Amino acid sequence: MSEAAVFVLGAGSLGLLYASKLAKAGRPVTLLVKPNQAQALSLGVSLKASDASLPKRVFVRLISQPYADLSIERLIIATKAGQVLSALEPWKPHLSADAQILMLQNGLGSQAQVADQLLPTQTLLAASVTEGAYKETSTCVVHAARGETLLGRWSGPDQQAEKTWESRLTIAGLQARVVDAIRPVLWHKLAVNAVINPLTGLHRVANGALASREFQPQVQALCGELQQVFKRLGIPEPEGGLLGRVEQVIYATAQNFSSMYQDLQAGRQTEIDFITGSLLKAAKPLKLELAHHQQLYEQVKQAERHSPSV
Ligand code: KPL
Repeated sequence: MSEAAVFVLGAGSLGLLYASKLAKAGRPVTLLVKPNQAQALSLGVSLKASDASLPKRVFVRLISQPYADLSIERLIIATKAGQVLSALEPWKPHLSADAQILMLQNGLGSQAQVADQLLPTQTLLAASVTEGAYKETSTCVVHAARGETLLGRWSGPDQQAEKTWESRLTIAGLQARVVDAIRPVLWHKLAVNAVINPLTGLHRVANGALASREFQPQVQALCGELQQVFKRLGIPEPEGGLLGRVEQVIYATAQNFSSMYQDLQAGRQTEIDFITGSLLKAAKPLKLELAHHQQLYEQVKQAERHSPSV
């Protein structure tokens, strides 16, 4: 039996990376794009293994408008967290009754929004992604640093879905691993993003700058507040502790400019509501005051307001 085609919603860096890797491995892939993206991408997606390598052109099928008998059985949602619902809207009626949907978003909040919209027969998986990728042009993606896709079931009945996505991604050359419980893993990633992203975005520095003495007190205070929330919610800390994990990511991604830095720089809306916003929402009923995170949240919101195109 031939394997179902994979549909990828979102032509950002992760969307192009996953689509081109799957297509290169021989999987039928369809990118669901906005009408204004279709023309450029009709010449294919260029995938670069690193900054210095030559791009490989990969052709993927493109659809910018749903048609009557379109049926989507396997979908990767690769948009920013804040765009998931509006991007999914036109395609939702075309999800098959047993569709498997894999979400790659940072933070928490968008997964529950999508789960609320699905039929009980459709299965939703969430992933925490550490792949380093950026777009060099609107059609060229650079796979700058190899990472991992940790995935697990968020909702729905298909107990085989995690394993099949794991092997699908592994065959495509992406490191993927099923975890028993995806929610703590998403919280760990949220914690890392809640420390690194607002600080680097507001101060316009690369991730590695946070290792300097100047930022140490803030990094520690933010981790301390996160620890209180984890404790009260019963979320185990990652191996090596929360501060240890944040420091490890700061060192491992020292040269990177965080996604929030890039969003603020480009005048785009950030994912602050799904990162720090979700953290503050979780802390409220626990009556925990997270003064440092609250302050960063307000500062990023203000920076967004002052960005010309947000
Ligand atoms: O996930 C990231 C992001 O920028 O959103 C980190 C891990 C901070 C790497 O830059």
